[in-house]
Amino acid sequence: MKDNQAPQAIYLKDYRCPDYLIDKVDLTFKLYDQDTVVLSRMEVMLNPDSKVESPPLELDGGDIKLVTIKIDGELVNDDNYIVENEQLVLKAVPKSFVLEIETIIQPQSNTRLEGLYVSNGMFCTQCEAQGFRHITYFMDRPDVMSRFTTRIEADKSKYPILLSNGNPVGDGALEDGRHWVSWEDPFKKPCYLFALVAGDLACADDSFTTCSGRKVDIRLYVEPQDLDKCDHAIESLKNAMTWDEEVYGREYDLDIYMIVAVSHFNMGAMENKGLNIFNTSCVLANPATTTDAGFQRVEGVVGHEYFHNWSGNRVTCRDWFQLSLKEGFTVFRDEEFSRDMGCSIKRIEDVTYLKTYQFAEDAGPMAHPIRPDSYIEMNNFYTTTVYQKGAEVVRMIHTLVGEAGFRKGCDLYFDRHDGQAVTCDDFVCAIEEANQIDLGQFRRWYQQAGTPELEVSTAYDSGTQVLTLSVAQYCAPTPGQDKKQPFYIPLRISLFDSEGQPIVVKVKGDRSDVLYINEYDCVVPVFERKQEICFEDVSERAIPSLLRNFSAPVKLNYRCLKEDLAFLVRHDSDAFSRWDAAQKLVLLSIKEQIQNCQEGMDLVLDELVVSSFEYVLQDQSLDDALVARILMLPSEAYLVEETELSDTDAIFKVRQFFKRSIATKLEALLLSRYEGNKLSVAYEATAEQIAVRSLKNACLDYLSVLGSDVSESLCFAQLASADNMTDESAALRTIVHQQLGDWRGALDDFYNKWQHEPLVVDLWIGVQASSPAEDALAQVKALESHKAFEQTNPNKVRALYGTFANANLVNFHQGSGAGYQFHADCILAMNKINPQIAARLITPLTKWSSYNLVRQKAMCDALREIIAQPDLSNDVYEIVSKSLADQI
Ligand code: B3K
Ligand code: ZN
Repeated sequence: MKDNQAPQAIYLKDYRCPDYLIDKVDLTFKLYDQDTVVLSRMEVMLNPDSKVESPPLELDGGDIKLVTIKIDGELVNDDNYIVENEQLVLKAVPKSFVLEIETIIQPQSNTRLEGLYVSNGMFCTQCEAQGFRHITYFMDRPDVMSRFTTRIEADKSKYPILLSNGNPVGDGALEDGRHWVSWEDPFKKPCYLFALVAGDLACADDSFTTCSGRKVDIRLYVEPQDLDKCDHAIESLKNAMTWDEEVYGREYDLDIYMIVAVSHFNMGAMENKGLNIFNTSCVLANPATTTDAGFQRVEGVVGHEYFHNWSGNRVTCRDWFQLSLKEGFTVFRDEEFSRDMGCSIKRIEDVTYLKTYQFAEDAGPMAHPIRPDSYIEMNNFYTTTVYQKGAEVVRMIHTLVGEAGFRKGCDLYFDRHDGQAVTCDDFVCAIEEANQIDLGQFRRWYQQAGTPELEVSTAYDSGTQVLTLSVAQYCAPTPGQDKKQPFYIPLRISLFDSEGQPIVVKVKGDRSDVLYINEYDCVVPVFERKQEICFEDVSERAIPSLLRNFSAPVKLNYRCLKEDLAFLVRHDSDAFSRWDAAQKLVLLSIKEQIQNCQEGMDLVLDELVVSSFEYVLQDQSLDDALVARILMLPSEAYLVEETELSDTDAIFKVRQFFKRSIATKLEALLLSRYEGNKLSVAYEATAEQIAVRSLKNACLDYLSVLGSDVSESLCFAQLASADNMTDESAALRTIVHQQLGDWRGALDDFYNKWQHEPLVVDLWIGVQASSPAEDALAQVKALESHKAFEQTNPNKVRALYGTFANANLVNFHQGSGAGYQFHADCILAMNKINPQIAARLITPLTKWSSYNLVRQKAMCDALREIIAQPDLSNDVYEIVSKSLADQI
């Protein structure tokens, strides 16, 4: 917090267009071991749309040393400008002029990893959202779009590779062993898309020929030891380029596409024009060191950043409140891409994530609409709401207008707004216009926070053969929004008869808004607080399958028989719905047992759960990935989300009970599927192989809890013989979490084997940080001083502190409060080093109201301890202060 004043919020309603525009920027960077000199030459002009008479020019800038300012070649003297509140203000400037600013920055000591910084000896940048202001004074807002050129000068032996956006246009030698390279980006862009890299990097290259026949050079720059981990990212990039041409008609627009892998990075990756910068964890992949999930993450993130070239770069955001315009849309695009690349359970994974983390955010103190109304620190709004719920909103639009209508709308959006900085509303307008529809009420999804709940009940009249669904919607208040208007909710429905056959669906009445996907499957919009949906010609008591494919991001409360759920697990024609029914069945049973556990009663395993699992394990025709997913019990985090005043000990105990009892009952079947799913062919990260391994390791996970010699030797045999990281890390995890045999020895051996592979070491840290063993907190503390751990590397911090707080239910929430206390100390340490990462770590504490009263108080105490500290960053202050608004 600056000057002991509470930081101020910025509001969407205060948006004003910029008073000046910067048409062209020429940057020169002189990189040295201590100071970096930045020269910026800008062509500035008054914005014709500005309403202000002779406005001052206000440039953003922080942590930079100003050397000189010139206007049209003349030095500006000290009386004609002021620097205050992280802004450089020039009082009187011409209507159009050349502004030259020289500044000095110190990338080597930048541990916030925002702006220009150094990672493993390599210079790199991260400018989104507001990092460019730490490089030079500029109008650091996305609606100021400029053409950039960049000249980089550096020592040639230390930094042979010098990169920036666009195309290389010149290079040469300088004195003292230095050299220079110049880059020119022909596309106008906001400064958040600026990038620079300088280092001693190896390069994997390839090329792609676009649909119009242009050849694009692909270059992936990595540290030399990682050259063997580049193939998958390059393959994924080429697939993404083809997919965007085929599905959206979008072609790549520069002659070169570069990706650089960086070890120190605050998030996954960044879509800088022509020069993506990636966290190593989202781009490097090799069977020996990367799990199947890692391969899939690389494919998804490479696709995501590539798709931003159109949804984000060519058409960008007017202001940061519109972030979901590019992020929600691009997440939707990458989800569809991954599914099309063969991931059959992609929708299941995405919905699981949404329900676990986004629903929790929507129910907590940080709840905000996908287009927020205000923020203190923009970096705090790169949230699962803006990203994943934003993608769900785009998906609903896709559902409402259909594949072809959506493409028409997107074509109009891209054509109309190419080269512009626009709003979420511009996107919705383009879809409306292209499809001649009115999305007026639908827009509430952009304005209202919170997860709507749908209360559904059914009544069947055998005389009239009408099945009536009574639907009521409700959305709980969220901070700043006490009352909600009804949402427009597409509810997708099928009906099944007692034989498991689908029934033809016919919605009664004159409803032109009902969409029939086929004769058995329809989408009925729900838009009132209470509404009835009547199906005609239903010849028997049908079993409804509701919210198919998760057609809207809502909570569905439909009290049905467990037998009906078990029926749908067997008969629903859709894989997603089968999984959904299985999850609901298990969830109902687990919740009953949590109550039993709290009342001190014996725990019992529901026979319907066992028979459903037995059924899917026996049906060899089912997709292995789906079976593995059905077997996966709801996570501890999701059980917290699903229970009130959550009792973490009971959740853990009941979940373990389910696992052990299911394993005991189905041991033979699990063992045979385990054996049957051992692959004898060489590892490939194909969807087919990934599915086979996922079922094998799901079976192993069950078998490992049996504590028998057989199950123990299975785990150790797999650890010893694995030829890929998926199997190796799965075995290590079960061994350590169940504390089988010489589990400490296994951990040591694993570390010794992989200590030179930082991403594998992260897995090793994560396995320990998530262990339910009693001494896990002590182990986490010991790891803090292990040489593999560094607080300045976000991947290490996430692996240790992040995993402990987010994925170690029993130890983080231990009754003594020691887990919270430790975590608060970590957050305070990180606040000084990297505020963005510190703020992210607070998330698990923000959810204090989900837990029982003893824990609520201890969590609030930890938050109070944080807020009492001086020198809190805006990032940390915003989240902690909002979390304590309703403290106990
Ligand atoms: N656009 C970036 C995220 C930047 C986050 C800044 N705190 C990566 C992405 O979503 O593609
Ligand atoms: Zn993105």
